[in-house]
Amino acid sequence: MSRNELDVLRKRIDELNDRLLEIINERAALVQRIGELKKAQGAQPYDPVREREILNRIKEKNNGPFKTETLQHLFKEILKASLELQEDDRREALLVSRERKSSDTTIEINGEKIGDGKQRLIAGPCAVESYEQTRQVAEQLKKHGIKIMRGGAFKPRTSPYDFQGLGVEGLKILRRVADEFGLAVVSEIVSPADIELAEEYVDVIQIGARNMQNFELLKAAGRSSKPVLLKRGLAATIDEYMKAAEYVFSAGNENIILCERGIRTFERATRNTLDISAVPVLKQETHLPVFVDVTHATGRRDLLIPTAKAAMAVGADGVMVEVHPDPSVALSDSAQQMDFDLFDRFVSELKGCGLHTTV
Ligand SMILES: [Mn+2]
Repeated sequence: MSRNELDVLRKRIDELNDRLLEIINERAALVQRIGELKKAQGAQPYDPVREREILNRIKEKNNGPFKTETLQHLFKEILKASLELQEDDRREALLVSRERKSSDTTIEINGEKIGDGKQRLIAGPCAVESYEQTRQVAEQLKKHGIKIMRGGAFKPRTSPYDFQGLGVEGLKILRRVADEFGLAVVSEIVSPADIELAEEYVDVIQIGARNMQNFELLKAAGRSSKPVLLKRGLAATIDEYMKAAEYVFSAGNENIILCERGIRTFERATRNTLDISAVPVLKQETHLPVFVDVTHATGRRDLLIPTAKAAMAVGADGVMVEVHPDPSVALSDSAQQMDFDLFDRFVSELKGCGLHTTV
């Protein structure tokens, strides 16, 4: 083969590559158009029957020199890339995403605008245990100018033998105390049937980590008029977390606060591993306010101040923390709740980092 002939053949290869490139992209544009039509019809992007037809057609038409299996493999890669193209288009369409709404969502709670750039604290006992215990905590919040109190009435516990919470009685205590001290309350609801009941007593419905993918609960909360604080699941990816928020948003409730609370890893020094980078990722990817629950992320009282500072440094809209009049006898999470002395120090250190309070 002469040097000249090789050059000629290579030139033809280049031309064929150019045509292949053009054809593949022309095909991709058609795939996108089909994706739009399917979306309008509510159909799924992936259709296994159609994919089988395409592969069979390759078998019928193939005259070599490539083996049919080789060609089918190549086409499968094209099909896979095409599907990803359609799914990318769908991802862009998430209502909770920045692409859909570039400005920050703010949520009005008790005269405060969560997500307005000021960094706030939500604090309170792990569980409501009694009127007196809840009242003592509320007094501390009032003293520090904190407007939102947390407190569990329905407690989804790892063991069925652990304290399960006071239920509706707990919600009633929370409401009574909140009204006495001018606070808003956040409390977890675990059953879709209780959402309506909760509206009577709470200002913000919390959906806990273990229920992040309880889709019926998410839909019920989505139909509620109360804002929702949605915690990240203990083994949920950010993509799964955003889709959980999408369940609430697409059902009609746009007032969602996200809350990173640590994820499960191999590490045992802390109860969970605080995924601090999730905060800026969620701030970039969504328009929703993002909080960090440092109590459950660490499970360690001695790490609450440094991790809360870290949360504020990476741009969280607020921090959530547990405080109890006498943590050593608390009915739940006794190892990680703060007593009032530590809480005083916690608040004053965070104020030094820009925490917003009303006093
Ligand atoms: Mn707790």
